Amino acid sequence: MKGWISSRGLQQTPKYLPCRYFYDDRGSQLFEQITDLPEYYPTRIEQSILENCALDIARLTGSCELVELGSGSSRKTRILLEAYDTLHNELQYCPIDVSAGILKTTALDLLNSYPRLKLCGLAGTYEQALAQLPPRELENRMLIFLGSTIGNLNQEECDRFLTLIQQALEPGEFFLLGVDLQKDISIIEAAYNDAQGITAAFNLNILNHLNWRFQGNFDTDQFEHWAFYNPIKNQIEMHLRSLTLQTARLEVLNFQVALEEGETIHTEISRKFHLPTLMATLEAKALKPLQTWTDLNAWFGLVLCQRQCIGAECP
Ligand code: SAH
Ligand code: AVI
Repeated sequence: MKGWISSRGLQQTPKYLPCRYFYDDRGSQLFEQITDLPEYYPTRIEQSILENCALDIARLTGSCELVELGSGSSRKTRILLEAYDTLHNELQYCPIDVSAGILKTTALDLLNSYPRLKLCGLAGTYEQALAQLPPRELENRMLIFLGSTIGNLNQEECDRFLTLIQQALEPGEFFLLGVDLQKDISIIEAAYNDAQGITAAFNLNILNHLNWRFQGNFDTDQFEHWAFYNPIKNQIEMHLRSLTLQTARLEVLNFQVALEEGETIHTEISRKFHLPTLMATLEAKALKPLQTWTDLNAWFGLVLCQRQCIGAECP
């Protein structure tokens, strides 16, 4: 990854960092801990939805290779693999993640669990990986994006991302998307301000990652976690707030950043979606929603889309 990408946000007002920098080995571990927190409902609910609908998904797509963006520990994907295993003979899975450590560990675990699995992991960003997907060998392909990670993209990034998905799929192929839905603000805010402070450690760890990657000297004790719901944008915003007037250097980038006491670095947004609006957005990208599943409270949604033909692609 190029250095200027990370220093650019630190030169803006207000300062920001790309949220993919959360995910070094420690960040991936902390995220896994977050998914087990009592306050962090999205993983548990998405898992329960998948348990109910994985066989339906496998029946709807038929034999299909699974390509997952931001796969992390692939914990929930195992539910899909089990369903395909139950219904079909061939099991093909391509996990993609910017965090190479968790990608490798997960790939080895999966190969142990499913002896018939053909696996091809790609370490890199969504853009890098989608540009170099190996040609498919099975009758169909499904791109998977779980965990509401799409909510970490702002509207413009999301629009570009969905265009990439459209371009990576052939007509008839599938896209499975997990999204966190709008709900009572207190429930959402609690999920990003857990009592054990794991989300705070995850947020602060972005600075440790920069220190490691760019020989930096950020002192995490001089920052605090700050997360709140922005009701206008329907998103959680996570920031790091400087507790003092300070400077930090990133040696490899030959870059120094100064922060006032109270100044913030914006580290993440996590958008919460209105399902009908999202479905219209998907449809406008030639990703036609075939079926959606939610939990009883409609806190989380899973949408299975099929890529439609456009223009000259159509018979
Ligand atoms: N899909 C899993 C993990 C979600 S955490 C789940 O639902 O629980 C988000 C994952 O996306 C992390 O593993 C992180 O390393 C990866 N990630 C974040 N930004 C990325 C990017 N720009 N390109 C590729 N992977 C990314
Ligand atoms: C990966 N992503 C969808 C998580 C989220 O909820 O936005 C990351 C996270 N940030 C704080 N807690 C979890």
